[in-house]
This record gives sequence, structure tokens and C-alpha cells, in this order.
Amino acid sequence: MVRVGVIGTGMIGQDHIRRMTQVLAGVRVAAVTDVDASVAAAVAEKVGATAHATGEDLVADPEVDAIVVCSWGPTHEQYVLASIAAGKPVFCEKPLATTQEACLRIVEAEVAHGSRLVQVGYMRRYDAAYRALKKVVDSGELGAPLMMHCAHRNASVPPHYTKDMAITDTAVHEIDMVRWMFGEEIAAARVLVPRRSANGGELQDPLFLVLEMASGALVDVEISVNIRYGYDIRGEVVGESGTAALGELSPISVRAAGRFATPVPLDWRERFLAAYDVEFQEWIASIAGGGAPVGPSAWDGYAAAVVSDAAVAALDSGDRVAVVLAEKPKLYLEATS
Ligand code: NAD
Ligand code: ISE
Repeated sequence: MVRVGVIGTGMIGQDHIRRMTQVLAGVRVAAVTDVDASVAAAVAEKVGATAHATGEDLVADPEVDAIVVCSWGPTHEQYVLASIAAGKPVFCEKPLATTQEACLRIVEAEVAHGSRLVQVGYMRRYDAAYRALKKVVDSGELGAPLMMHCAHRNASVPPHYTKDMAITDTAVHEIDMVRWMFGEEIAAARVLVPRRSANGGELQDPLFLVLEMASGALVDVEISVNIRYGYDIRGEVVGESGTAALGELSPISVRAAGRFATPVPLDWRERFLAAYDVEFQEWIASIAGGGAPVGPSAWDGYAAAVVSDAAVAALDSGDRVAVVLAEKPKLYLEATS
């Protein structure tokens, strides 16, 4: 039984606590903490966990074998570094940290530790549709992959959402996914700015991100974060001699009143419900008994941050911005699942 401590009991923290207490096997939520102590106390009481005053106290708790970080992005670095210092596995929700320098500090701390402890919450790698798409790409059936067309549409975003977050908070999922899908790094980013949607208020919404892969393949990502009609994630790979796309989103379709309709998910919790379950079950299986995580690594978190920075610079300047990564440490030479 892996005893987990959760830092940050907001929206996704509570959702992960629900899956670890009600859905998954081999895991127990032993401790929680949040800067809002009343929320942490209420969650702790509900699941029979200890509420700690700080994340550092939670990491030091001998009853906690592994840590899940679900607090706000700018706080991730301190908790991931504390977990590495304690030698405990840590699952950190995306982004790994909000600057590439902070991500590199985490990479360096893990390399100094000597084995993997960190996994980053890029759950698309666990989604059945994305996994099936990657299987087709890897089989060679399409020939070499030349392009990928993606759309990342949110019905709405919270008031604190800023211009850069369309890249750093939203498209960062495609940035990670496409590195994994194509098995190569991203070489450069460009951002085109279409006519502004009135639904986005002051926000520049939508955006059109273009990523150049190291092989020369191109990826386009439409990022619309106030599209009202629902949460819609699309992806199609174009190969030399065929294409493959994520299927429609709902297991059912309705024929009524002269229309054929399939429901659209409301948000990421609904669309990726099963992917988060698989992500956590595989993470727990990998670390049970003292093993190392095999999912998205600190290097993957670092690479996503560098590409995000390049894309934000491209958005600000209108230019093509090259991606420059540090040398990849040996610890990360094996592909992550
Ligand atoms: P949220 O605001 O609902 O919850 C965050 C919680 O963290 C809040 O309760 C807040 O009080 C707490 N917190 C903030 N600073 C803290 C600190 N220093 N120590 C302890 N607790 C602290 O936000 P959310 O939507 O749950 O997002 C949390 C993280 O999860 C973000 O990094 C976000 O990018 C990520 N996220 C990932 C996905 C995904 O699809 N993988 C989806 C949503 C959010
Ligand atoms: C949110 O933080 C997520 O990670 C969701 O998966 C993404 O779709 C959304 O745009 C982000 O704000």
C-alpha cells in the first residue's frame, strides 16, 4: 500500500484524492495540506488523513511514502525539490515549474540524487485515444509523420487566466504530447494571431501555434479558451501515405428531432477522466515497493517549459523562436511512457 500525501486540495487535488480513495487500488491518502487550512482540514476529515500546516511538514511525515503536488504552478518547485531531498517519489501536476530555470534546478537535483523520483502530470499520454493514435504512428502504416493538426478548446477559463497561459497552461499539453507522439524534440515555435473572439474579453483568444519538430515535421495547434460549446480536444496526424485522427469524444450518439448528435464534454475532468485514472494507477504500480516512476519525467517537464518560453516569446515578437535545450543527462536517455 503506497501512502500518499497531497499538497494543494483545490479542484484537481480533490479530484485526484477522490480517485485515490474511491477508484484505485494499492494507494491510501495519508496526509493533505493547503494554504487554505480550512479546505485541507475538511478534505482530511472526509478521507481520514492527517492535515499538515505546510507542504514541508507533509513531505517530512514518516507516514507519507510519496507526494502528489496539486498546488498553484509557482509553488511546485519548492515541493518537488523538498521531495527529492527527502528521497521520496513525487507526482507533480503540470507544469513542473513555471520557469525553465526552475525546471532545470529540479532536473539537476534529481540527477544528483541518482535515480528518477519525479513524474509530471501530462495525462494525455495515458488517454486511450492518444495511445491508439501513437500505436498507428509507431507502426509505420502512415509512412513518416509529416504534420499534426490539433485543437485545444476550453468552454471558458477563470478570471485570473492571462494571455501567456494560453501557451503555458493550456497548449503545454500539446507541447508535451507531440514530443511523445513523434518521439523527438521541438526545434522552434511561431504564433499567429487571428481575429479576436468577443467571448474572450481583453484576452487575445484564439491563438494559432505552429511547432517545428527536429525532423522538420510541422504541428499546428488552435488554442481557443472561451468557445462556449464545451471542451473539445482534437488531433490528426498526416503521414506520407495516410492520416489518423482521435475519434469522436462520446461513446454514444443520439438521433432525435431530425438531428444526429454526440455530446461534448464540459471540461478536462470529464474528457480525461479515464486517462487520469490510468495515469495514477500506473504511477502507483511503478513506485510500489520502492520502484522508480516511468511516466513523463523532470526532463519532459523541463523541455515543455523551454518550448513554452519560446512560444510566449514568439507570441510577443511575432517571430520564429528557436528552442534551445540544455544537454540531456544520461538519467533521461530512455524514452518515457
Ligand atoms: P485550484 O486553484 O483549484 O487549486 C490549487 C490549490 O492549491 C488551492 O486550494 C490553493 O489554496 C492551494 N495552494 C496554493 N498555493 C499553495 C501552497 N504554497 N501550498 C499548499 N497549497 C497551496 O487549481 P487547480 O485547477 O486544482 O490546479 C492546480 C494545479 O493542477 C495547477 O498546476 C494546474 O496547472 C494543474 N492542473 C492540471 C490539469 C490537467 O489536466 N493535468 C487540470 C487542471 C489543473
Ligand atoms: C488546465 O489547467 C488543464 O490542464 C486542462 O487540461 C487544460 O485543458 C486547461 O486549458 C488548463 O487551464
